[in-house]
Amino acid sequence: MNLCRRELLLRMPGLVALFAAGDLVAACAGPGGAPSVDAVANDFSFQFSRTNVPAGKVHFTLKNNSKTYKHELWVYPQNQPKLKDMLAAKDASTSGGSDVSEEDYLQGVVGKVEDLDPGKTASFDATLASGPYEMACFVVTTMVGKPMVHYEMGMHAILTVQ
Ligand SMILES: [Cu+2]
Repeated sequence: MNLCRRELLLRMPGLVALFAAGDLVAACAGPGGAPSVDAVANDFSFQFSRTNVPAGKVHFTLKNNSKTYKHELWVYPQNQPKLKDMLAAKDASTSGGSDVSEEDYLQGVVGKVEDLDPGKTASFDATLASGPYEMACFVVTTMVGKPMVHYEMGMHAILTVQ
């Protein structure tokens, strides 16, 4: 048997307890042996399979678990001098077309899945140098008449690359 913990959980949840302490449960790797970061987007939070990876190629997958809203996953170096400006510009945008472009504000983006529809899954590969990165969603949803950036509702997390 050569399944990683995630695959065991998906395929045979009852067996995980039996094998959890043994050698049979390996670290999950993506295509080509690159480590995988699996993100699940909910309304409005992320769950990540891991927030710590070795430097090099990393496979990212985003599953949008929402039944209602688009979500996305951007990965970029944590230090972003214009991030606050972008959030302010998005908050000031009216719904329906005047959203600002992330690329005008974010520096060094290593990969993204943008505007993923509810129920969908998408992935990308990125090559990461060591350092702190951030993983975030910048979809804007109008709540009670006010544009809200998902980032500001908690949809962001640090990825440590070593
Ligand atoms: Cu989102």
